[in-house]
Amino acid sequence: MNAPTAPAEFARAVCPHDCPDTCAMRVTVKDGKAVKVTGDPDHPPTQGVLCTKVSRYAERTHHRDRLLTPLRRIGCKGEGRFEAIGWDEALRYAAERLKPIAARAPEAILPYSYAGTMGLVQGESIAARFFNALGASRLDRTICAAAGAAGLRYTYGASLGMHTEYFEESELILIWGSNPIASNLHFWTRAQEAKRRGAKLIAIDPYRSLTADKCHQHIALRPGTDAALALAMIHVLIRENLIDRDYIDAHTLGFEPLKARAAEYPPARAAQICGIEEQVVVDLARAFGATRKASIRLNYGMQRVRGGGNAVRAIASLPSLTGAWRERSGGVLLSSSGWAPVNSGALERQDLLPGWPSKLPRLINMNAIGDALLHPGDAAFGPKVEALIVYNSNPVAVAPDSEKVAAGFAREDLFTIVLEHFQTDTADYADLVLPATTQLEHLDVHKSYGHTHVMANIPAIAPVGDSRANTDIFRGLARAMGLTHPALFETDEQIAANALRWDDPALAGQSWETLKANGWAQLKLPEAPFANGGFRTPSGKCEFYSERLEKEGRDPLPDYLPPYESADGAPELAARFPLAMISPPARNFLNSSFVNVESLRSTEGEPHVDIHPADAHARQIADGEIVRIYNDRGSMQARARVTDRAREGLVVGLSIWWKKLAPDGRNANQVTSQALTDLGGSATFYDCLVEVEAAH
Ligand SMILES: Nc1nc2c(c(=O)[nH]1)N[C@H]1C(S)=C(S)[C@@H](COP(=O)(O)OP(=O)(O)OC[C@H]3O[C@@H](n4cnc5c(=O)[nH]c(N)nc54)[C@H](O)[C@@H]3O)O[C@H]1N2
Ligand SMILES: Nc1nc2c(c(=O)[nH]1)N[C@H]1C(S)=C(S)[C@@H](COP(=O)(O)OP(=O)(O)OC[C@H]3O[C@@H](n4cnc5c(=O)[nH]c(N)nc54)[C@H](O)[C@@H]3O)O[C@H]1N2
Ligand code: SF4
Ligand SMILES: [Mo]
Repeated sequence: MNAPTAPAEFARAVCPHDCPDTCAMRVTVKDGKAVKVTGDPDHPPTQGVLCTKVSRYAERTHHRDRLLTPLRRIGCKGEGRFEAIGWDEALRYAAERLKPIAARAPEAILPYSYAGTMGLVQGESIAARFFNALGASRLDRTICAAAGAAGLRYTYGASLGMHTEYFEESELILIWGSNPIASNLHFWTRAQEAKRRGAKLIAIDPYRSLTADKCHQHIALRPGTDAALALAMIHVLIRENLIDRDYIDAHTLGFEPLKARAAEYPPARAAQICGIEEQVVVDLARAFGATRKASIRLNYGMQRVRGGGNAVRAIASLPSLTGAWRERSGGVLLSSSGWAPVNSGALERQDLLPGWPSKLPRLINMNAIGDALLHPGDAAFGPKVEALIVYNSNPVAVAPDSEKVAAGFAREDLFTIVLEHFQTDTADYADLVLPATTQLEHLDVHKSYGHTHVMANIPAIAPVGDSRANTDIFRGLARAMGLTHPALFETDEQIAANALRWDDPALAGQSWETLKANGWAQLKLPEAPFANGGFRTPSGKCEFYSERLEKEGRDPLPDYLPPYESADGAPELAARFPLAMISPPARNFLNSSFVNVESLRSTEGEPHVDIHPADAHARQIADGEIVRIYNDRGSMQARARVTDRAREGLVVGLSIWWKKLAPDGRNANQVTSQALTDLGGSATFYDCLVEVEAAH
């Protein structure tokens, strides 16, 4: 470790998880152990509150199953039998296996990582530099948000939106593809405050989630049909002249073509596509057009389908049509991550790539990891993947089309290293498991995608066992491989100090030293970000019509694209597998993290599937019965909950279970597909048809 541990009665930490709230935490340490983790009462977005899961972070950190030493596989792949070895031996073994591959075909080495920690230092700093210096394959990190990010990029120019605190002042809040009670708790507090002040809350979600339950209205549309709803709203707003002509003229591009596109979506057509009442569509548009204090908390749940990017473009157009952006309590928030001046060039050092910047190593989309690992290699694909290094992710549980993913990981000729806290489903397939530190044991810097603070995480305790920070592990791997570039050996403190662009006006008066001392800094930004335009697109306007998309040979206007797997998109498939399945997060898990924390797992109980009474009746499925959920890709079992929380034609399996902690050793990703979204190449977890039957 190269950062001092904090001497005060508590250490300042940051919740590292992939959650928009990015809470500030206080860690109480006793006898070298973290004994309590609480929300920082002084941090405005956190307001002293952590969610149930992360309140258990000390329990997770000192869990008896923490990986404490490097482990080398002695059993079969997937079996999970290992022997403990020392770090020197582990690094020597890794280098011995990786070096010949790096010399012969560096692209045969593939990193696989996501947001196990959102930290800029323990995420893509030394790790990225290591793979760049080797010339390894690049990974397209698209499993979560890429469609939405692309939708925002083409429309606003970047991942920018409203400030979460001003939702309190909204008169109408659409909670769209979002379940904040489970996954964006501190926004929910704001929404409730708005409700107390008289705002109307409307949930747009195929499932009556915990959040939808508590809104004034719930619009349960079919999954993947949001673009049709938004285009029909645009239709009504224009038809009824609920638009702000001055704002449109000054700050938007392509109103006339958008109007023509929306003309194709009268409310009756959208109602039919979405499976809702026509009047609901009309009323929704009228409500949105009735006040400029109309806001949309859009979230990623609605973009995990074929048309996810287009849907985000259509929805992002709404406040630019009504002029809601003129108010600080009007607009859209999908992500605020683009506000933070992150120095990604300094962090990742793409310039270390051989061929930079013109000829780069191949890019592999992480959503197709199953196919990638099973590919024999050819001229188009490039070399077969021979070595895989996984960190900050648990792909055997979380990646789609899991039968293929597991088959890929099971390849005897694949050399796999997994950096982890725990022996996950993925770690079971490793040749070498390397124990990593948790957030309480390492240094980091964070931005947030749900608020506009940047934050510092100071280690509270020494590494547990022989665990090492990701950065330390990659420095060790680089040394063992004989790499010499000085960027590979920077300390965490040096990396952190350069992670942000301190000369950016949003960080005026701040430095790494002040950030460390204070724990966080609020970015200096306008309250109503687009009140006077200022979009970051090439035209500086909100681009309803995108010339960039047109140049790429794609539809320059937002449109509705039926899900790949739907009666509209694939009638024959829908005849065999008539139920749409979604598998959004369970409240007590964070993706697949915390599934192994007993107190949280026992609250979730066991894998369930929610099914509508009519669908259950047609299949003679009783409440509480074990059912089999299947399609051509695979199957899993779960206990049926017969409930109208799921609309007709929909089944819902809250996720993401560790396979080995589920009774049948499987999870929802057995049935999800590797198909990609329209924009951004994102995953399509919620574009998935299945059939369900009683398990005998
Ligand atoms: N407790 C908890 N919190 C989490 C996570 C977790 O696993 N557990 N995961 C974190 C991560 S990585 C992310 S990305 C976010 C995810 O959180 P969100 O961005 O909110 O996304 P999801 O939870 O995937 O889905 C939100 C809601 O969208 C609905 N939905 C599904 N398909 C559609 C659709 O086609 N249209 C519409 N309108 N709605 C749809 C789902 O039923 C769900 O209720 O949460 C983060 N926070
Ligand atoms: N069926 C279905 N599948 C989904 C989703 C869904 O809604 N339904 N959601 C998708 C989404 S939105 C996302 S973002 C992905 C998330 O997928 P992942 O990014 O894989 O997230 P987690 O499952 O939380 O796994 C993160 C792992 O990183 C480890 N980790 C945490 N911190 C560190 C660290 O500092 N060092 C190291 N080495 N390891 C660390 C944790 O122990 C954990 O095992 O899953 C996707 N998969
Ligand atoms: S998971 Fe989200 S709500 Fe929970 S502590 Fe972390 S940032 Fe806060
Ligand atoms: Mo995510």
